[in-house]
Amino acid sequence: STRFSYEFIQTSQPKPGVGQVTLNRPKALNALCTPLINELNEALQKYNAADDVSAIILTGSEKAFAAGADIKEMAPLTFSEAYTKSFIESWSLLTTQIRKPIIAAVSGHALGGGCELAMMCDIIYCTEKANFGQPEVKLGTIPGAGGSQRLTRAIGKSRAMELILTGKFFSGKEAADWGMAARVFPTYEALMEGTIKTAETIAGYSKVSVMACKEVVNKSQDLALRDGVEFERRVFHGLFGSEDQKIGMKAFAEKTKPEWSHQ
Ligand code: CO8
Repeated sequence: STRFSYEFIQTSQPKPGVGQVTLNRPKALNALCTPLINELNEALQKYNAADDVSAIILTGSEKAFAAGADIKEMAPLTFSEAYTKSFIESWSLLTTQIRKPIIAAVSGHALGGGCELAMMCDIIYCTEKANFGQPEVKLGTIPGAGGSQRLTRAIGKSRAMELILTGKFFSGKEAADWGMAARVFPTYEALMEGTIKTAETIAGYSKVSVMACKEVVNKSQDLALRDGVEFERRVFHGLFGSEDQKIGMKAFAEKTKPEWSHQ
């Protein structure tokens, strides 16, 4: 269902139900040029629509998840061009249109837009030596793809402020210690193995409940607590209308393995 002729990414299905996008622009350390983002968006939309994909992995190489937005592409941009063409807005498709969970597997550099791309994903896994940072201040600019908002929510204001104002890098181990990454792995191989395992676990559950889990957790980032809890309850109520809720609870009572409806 996915095309094989991408220039800056690769797609694969490492396990049944798991779709993987691998950023593949090695000469520029996966710098996120516009054509790369367009390909990424296309691949993610295909996985979002594919019946045989329930969980998505987004990764780069051992050396670089992504070293940022493409500085060479951005350098000559004028305010008018950026404003009228809504530069960077298309990046957020990942957060607005992709309803299946995305795990970022981060090894090597995840800087600027690369760090922001990882934070747009639903779960971050990384290696101990992964190299995160928001160094935009060094280029005379600021994070532009959500970094100032998502990093602050992920690790707190004081730490985020320090990192964004100094541009200093932080390690995968620190990202995990601070709660930004869910898990940290000693090697690249262990990272990929662990990521695929988690994606496979998620893909083994009911698709409707997995998508609803993602939706309600993400609402917690946008809504006040009372509204968020109410939203969650409505979705929870709605799931009593799904076939999989009946299948899952019946299987529990009968001590059998649920066979999901795949709807
Ligand atoms: N953009 C364009 N090209 C890049 C980028 C980048 N972000 N990062 C690396 N490259 C290129 C280098 O220019 C180099 O190309 P060439 O061989 O043609 O000179 C090649 O990749 C390899 O890089 P290095 O030789 O520098 O490799 P090192 O191992 O010496 O260093 C570093 C690795 C530390 C990652 C270094 O490359 C670096 O500092 N890169 C820039 C990191 C950075 O500042 N990122 C933030 C960019 S700004 C940003 O993301 C703003 C986001 C705003 C919102 C979204 C906007 C689209």
